[in-house]
Amino acid sequence: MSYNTILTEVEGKVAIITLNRPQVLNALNDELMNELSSALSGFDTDENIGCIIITGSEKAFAAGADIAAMAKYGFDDVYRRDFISRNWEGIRKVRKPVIAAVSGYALGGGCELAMMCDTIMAADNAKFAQPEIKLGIIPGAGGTQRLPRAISKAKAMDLALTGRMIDAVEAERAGLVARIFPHAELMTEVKAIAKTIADMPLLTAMMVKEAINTAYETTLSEGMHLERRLFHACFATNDQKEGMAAFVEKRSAKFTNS
Ligand code: CO8
Repeated sequence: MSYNTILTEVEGKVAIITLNRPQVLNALNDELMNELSSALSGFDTDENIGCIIITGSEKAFAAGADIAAMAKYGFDDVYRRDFISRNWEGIRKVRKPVIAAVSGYALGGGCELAMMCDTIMAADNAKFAQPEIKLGIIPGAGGTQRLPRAISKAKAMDLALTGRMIDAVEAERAGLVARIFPHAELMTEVKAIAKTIADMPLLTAMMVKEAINTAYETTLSEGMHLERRLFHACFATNDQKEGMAAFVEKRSAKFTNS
């Protein structure tokens, strides 16, 4: 499948989606978001894929929603066609692990897109911000909801009210970013992490993702209940039998994703 605004490639069991509108620092327009949704859902249903990476260029993961496109919109345009929820919500429906590999700018919708992924790995030149307030709008793709859950209310207010940029070190210290790598090594390192994940038993990885994401959607007791049921369900898989037998027999496990 060929796209206009993204590039896709597969290395082993890892799929890599590269946002590709370099002339506008990967600003997120409708076409890009539709293509991203389509590529994600294709890889999600591809049984040969175990982990997906979303990345951008060295200069920009994504500098936000396309301001030139938005500048023309009025309330009627955005409300009537439910601007953004249509082609953004599909991203959260992906059931396999998705890693954001962020180099350069992840601003506004770019930061929100990274937060929709399951974890964020950053290059040392990464910069994150929710600068929407400077344009007279508020974050519209989860920034006011996911940021306080990721980095605390105080820090989320600081970022969304001032629009200031934070670097990779501050983002990692705040908990937004899992790990930082030198920018020249980002993709090598993230591909290695993705391979590690893709080599894990897939059903179990999907259950880990479902359980952790549920922690953001529900009460502690309901989340604990789901975790226990998914934990019990692991014992119905061949990979639980294989993983434990391999440990007892002191050999490497051969998972079959079943
Ligand atoms: N939208 C459209 N074009 C952009 C965007 C953008 N977000 N960001 C950069 N560009 C374009 C520039 O206009 C410029 O184009 P041209 O060469 O034709 O003039 C080109 O990309 C290169 O940019 P700069 O020359 O500005 O590059 P600099 O290195 O000088 O600066 C910055 C880089 C600091 C990233 C600067 O470009 C900038 O501040 N960009 C805007 C950042 C921003 O405000 N982002 C938030 C946008 S609002 C948003 O995301 C709301 C999300 C709502 C939900 C999601 C809906 C899809």
